[in-house]
Amino acid sequence: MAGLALLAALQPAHADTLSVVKERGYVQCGVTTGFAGFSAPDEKGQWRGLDIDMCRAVAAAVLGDAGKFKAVPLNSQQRFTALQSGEIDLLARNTSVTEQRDTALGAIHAGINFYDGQGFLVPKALGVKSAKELDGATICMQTGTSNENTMADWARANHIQYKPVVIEQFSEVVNAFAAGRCDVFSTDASGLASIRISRLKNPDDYVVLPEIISKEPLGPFVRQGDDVWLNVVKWSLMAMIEAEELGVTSQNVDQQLKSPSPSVRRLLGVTPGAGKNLHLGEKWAYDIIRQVGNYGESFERNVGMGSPLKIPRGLNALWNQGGLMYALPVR
Ligand SMILES: N[C@@H](CCC(=O)N[C@@H](CS)C(=O)NCC(=O)O)C(=O)O
Repeated sequence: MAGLALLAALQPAHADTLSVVKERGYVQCGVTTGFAGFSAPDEKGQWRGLDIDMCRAVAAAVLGDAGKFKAVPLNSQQRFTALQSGEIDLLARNTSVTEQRDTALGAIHAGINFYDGQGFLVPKALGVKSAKELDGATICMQTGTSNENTMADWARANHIQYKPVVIEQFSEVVNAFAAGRCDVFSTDASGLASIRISRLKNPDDYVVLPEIISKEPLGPFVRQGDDVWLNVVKWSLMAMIEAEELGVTSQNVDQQLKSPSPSVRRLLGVTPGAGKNLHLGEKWAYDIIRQVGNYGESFERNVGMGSPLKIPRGLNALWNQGGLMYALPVR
């Protein structure tokens, strides 16, 4: 009996998320409370960003309309509980994939949409040029991030003493840093670029130090035990990367329907099969690419050279252009 009760408690909140989403008519997408470039409302209140494009891609694939998602803002601490409880269908929120998160938290990652690493942001006035000079520093971080542990490990290994200032709400930790309550802000390098540009009054008064002290592979997460939904999210991301690799863009996708390339034809559903396998319509990837764009378009618009963040492609370039983005083949 006790065993059965335990088993029931371990059942995921919704074992069939795809049916739930189709029935509800929109995707509940867990995002940040506002993190420019990744997930933040614009001046019209429309959510935008690289992670928001993950929400939009899934909405396009499942419901044929990228607009059919609801952004559920979550701070770092709340995100996995929201996923476990069924409050969200998908977590698309600069979340690092780690062994612990993929196992013990009832979550499982559905790919990587941004390869990152942890770094340091400091006021130029401090005159610090390298993280090795941070002995004795006060370091601001957000509660519930992987950044807290990484910082502790790195400091120990490098014989650096520091004083952590760990705050739960994002705005408050940024305010603490801006007010000089800590010398350093430490989180993912993409986060630092975002904070510097969008949250600090004089971005030029701050500098990101050259050291990157960890690997932070960021990607969408779903609940464990729902393989159909895991596939929907995973292949929505793959379709965006594959489209970039094949040269299919939001602009040319209609012409590409006539492409003789077997890969393009399978991706766009001209040769049917992939849609059925995913329990989606055959236009699933076409709808993503037409409405959201391929991975490169999304990257440039949100965080790349077409955005205020101006993050170079770096590790996030395609594998055949020196990066790590490698779409599993749609066939
Ligand atoms: N990638 C790291 C850090 C992610 C993270 O939550 N970063 C903070 C930046 S300080 C954030 O996004 N905060 C936004 C919010 O809470 O709304 C992780 O997965 O733990």
